[in-house]
Amino acid sequence: MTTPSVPAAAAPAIDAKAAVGWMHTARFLTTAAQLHQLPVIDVPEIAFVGRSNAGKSTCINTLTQQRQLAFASKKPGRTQHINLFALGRQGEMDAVLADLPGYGYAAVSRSDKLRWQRVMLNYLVQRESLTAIVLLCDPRLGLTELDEALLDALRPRVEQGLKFLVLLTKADKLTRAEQAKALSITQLQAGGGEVRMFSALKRQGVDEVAQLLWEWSHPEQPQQDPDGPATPAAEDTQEKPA
Ligand SMILES: Nc1nc2c(ncn2[C@@H]2O[C@H](COP(=O)(O)OP(=O)(O)OP(=O)(O)O)[C@@H](O)[C@H]2O)c(=O)[nH]1
Ligand SMILES: [Mg+2]
Repeated sequence: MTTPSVPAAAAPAIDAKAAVGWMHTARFLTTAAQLHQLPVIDVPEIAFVGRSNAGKSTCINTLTQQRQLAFASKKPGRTQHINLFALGRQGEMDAVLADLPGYGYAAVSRSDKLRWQRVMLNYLVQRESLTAIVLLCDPRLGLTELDEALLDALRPRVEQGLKFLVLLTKADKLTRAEQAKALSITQLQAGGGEVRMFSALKRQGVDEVAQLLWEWSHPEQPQQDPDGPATPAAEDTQEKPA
């Protein structure tokens, strides 16, 4: 007789194709250098954070299948503002992605570093619409002191329900064995957050991340009908003004 020792993972609430289609609706919303310049929004906001050059902007472009939605570059420090992107079908906004400047870039002056640290800390601690964080990390570096400091700063919000995913980027640079090792080490460090591998180059992890972000943005929605998550019928369940 076989008794499974590990419970089966819950089936995703949305199929991969519908989740990826939802990500593809992303469009530029606004850009801001400071927290108070950001619009107040009433839908879940998911921030992409991490060291400079970790691959945040590239990840957003890959997930949304848009080549230049977020500015990506070989040169670290490319993203210098908080850039918001709206998600949602038929012009309706049901979630927002935030691309943040990276930290840990050595060539930035000390005063710029301090200024940005303050902006980011304020954003992470105070932004009301923030419901989830995707912390991008190059697995060849692992979670660094700065990443740990960010996770520490977020701890009180995580205890209040903020979700977080550590995304190990550039998986194409690692062998399968190295990927497995990086995943298990990071899972130990991530203290309750989700951990996944991702490669923009190979499109590895795209479906899973899209599904997770959709679920996080629609916690109230029951299991989607696999035949029609993107159909008007599914969207009719949302409240609309008369
Ligand atoms: N091989 C490989 N390279 C990647 C991947 N993702 C990003 N890169 C490269 O990493 C570099 C940095 O990518 P960005 O997306 O600009 O990184 P960022 O985290 O937004 O950087 P900042 O805006 O400076 O914070 C670019 O040269 C990308 O092409 C990946 O999955 N595989
Ligand atoms: Mg960037």
